[in-house]
Amino acid sequence: MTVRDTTRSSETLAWWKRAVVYQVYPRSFADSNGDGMGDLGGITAHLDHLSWLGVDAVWLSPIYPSPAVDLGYDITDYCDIDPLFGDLKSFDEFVAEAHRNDIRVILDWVPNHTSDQHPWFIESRSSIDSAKRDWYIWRDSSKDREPNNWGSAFGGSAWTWDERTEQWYLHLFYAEQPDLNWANPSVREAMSDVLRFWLDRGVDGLRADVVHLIGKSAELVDMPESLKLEGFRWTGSLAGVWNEPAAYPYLEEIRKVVDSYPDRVMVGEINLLDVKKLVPYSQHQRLQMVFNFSLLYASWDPRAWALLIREAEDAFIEPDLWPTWVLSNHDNPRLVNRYGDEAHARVAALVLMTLRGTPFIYQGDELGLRDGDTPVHNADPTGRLGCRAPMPWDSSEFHGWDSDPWLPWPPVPDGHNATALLEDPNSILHLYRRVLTFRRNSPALLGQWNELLLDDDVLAYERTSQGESVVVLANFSEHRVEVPEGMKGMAVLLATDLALETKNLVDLPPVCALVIHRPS
Ligand SMILES: [Ca+2]
Repeated sequence: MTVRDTTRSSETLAWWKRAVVYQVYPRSFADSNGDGMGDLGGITAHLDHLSWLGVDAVWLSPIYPSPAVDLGYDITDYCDIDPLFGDLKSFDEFVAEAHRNDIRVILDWVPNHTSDQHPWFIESRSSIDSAKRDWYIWRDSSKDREPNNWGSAFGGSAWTWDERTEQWYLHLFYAEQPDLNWANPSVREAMSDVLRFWLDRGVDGLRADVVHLIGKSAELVDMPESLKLEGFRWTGSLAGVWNEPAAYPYLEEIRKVVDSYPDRVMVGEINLLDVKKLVPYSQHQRLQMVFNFSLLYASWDPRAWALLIREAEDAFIEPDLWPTWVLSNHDNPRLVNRYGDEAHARVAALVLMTLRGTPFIYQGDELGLRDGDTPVHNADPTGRLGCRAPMPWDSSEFHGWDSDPWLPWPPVPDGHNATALLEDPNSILHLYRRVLTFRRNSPALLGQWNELLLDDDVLAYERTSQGESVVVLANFSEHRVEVPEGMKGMAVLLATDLALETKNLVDLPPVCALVIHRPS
């Protein structure tokens, strides 16, 4: 058996290795000017919620000027703030206030594509001889035949014919989101300048949207049909199955920019479900972290979870690699919807935040929100709006907003809002806070992860560091499970149900998770 030297003291760990990152979807978080749309002032005004909760960093989905064809992931200016959300002054105020609350700030960065209204693309599209023509991916082919068989993540072809210049341009997402040509050094320099602009302004890190897609071979060969059958949600599109080493040298350039500032981080969104394929995007001085989505798409099965966690442990074991864990974000149904009820979501949350690595949580998870019943939206062909339903802050008519927000509320906003849950010590909100507090004070949770085998219905593991051990037991099943004699009577340090805490372990009630102290 290999001894895993993954133990680190908290002093030697970079802040982002100790952090729990909370994703804010700005449109739906909090509104400061009564227009029904969340904004920077709203986030600043609610930093006390995040500070009370105990998160270490916030990641903001895009706040840049955008025609909002893809709700902000289509950018017309990387170095400004959309008036919807405020301006650079309100951004600076937000960063300063977050830092005063010991909360770091991570901004979304969308390197793969711009808006078709970005001045770069307008110039590129203007003429085949434009100085920026090669900033995007233009190809010759006849008008009735796309240059290759690639599909857009949002459906249809990934190519659009430009009548004026009689060439095709590539867009792996909407036609209004043309792909930048990262093979062009001028594009890479311009995007490095964008990073410097925000790093100079004091942001602590960036989250790079679909960053694996920036690597494209010059040949742009057809996709093999077999790849289109992998189990990713965007079946038939490229975004889920791309794996192109052409991205690696670009990532090394990006990392150099980030490393020229002290203590900054870059986390990459890479939609590859095989965790082994994520490794090259992070090793060799590429991105410090990459999202691991494997548990997000896993079924509710403790054996499946154990296997996926073990795979990530094995893949991310080298000292220059660091695991991440994601169960939710702005693109996927809520935990409570996916797993059936809040009890299951509580178990998932406790597991997420007691694994080795950096967990990412999504706004409203701490309220146990369900997806909103949102109308079909032309900016949402893949059904992602439900989880973007606005945050209900209290039980008043508009739940802490000044008027009806841009999307319908999630179900039961009278009960599932921040103020109501604050009053109930056994609420999911208090559970998130307890887990975050426990995590911050537990050296064992910085250490090794070792699977324990107890019962087919239980995900069990030990976390060990500096001679301290805790054991996490998560009963995925609907029935009570016995625990081994040797564990009975051990102190329960943390549990999904407050009634189990500070007692000694007897057995595992249905659908519960708990952490016990293992004496050395
Ligand atoms: Ca607003």
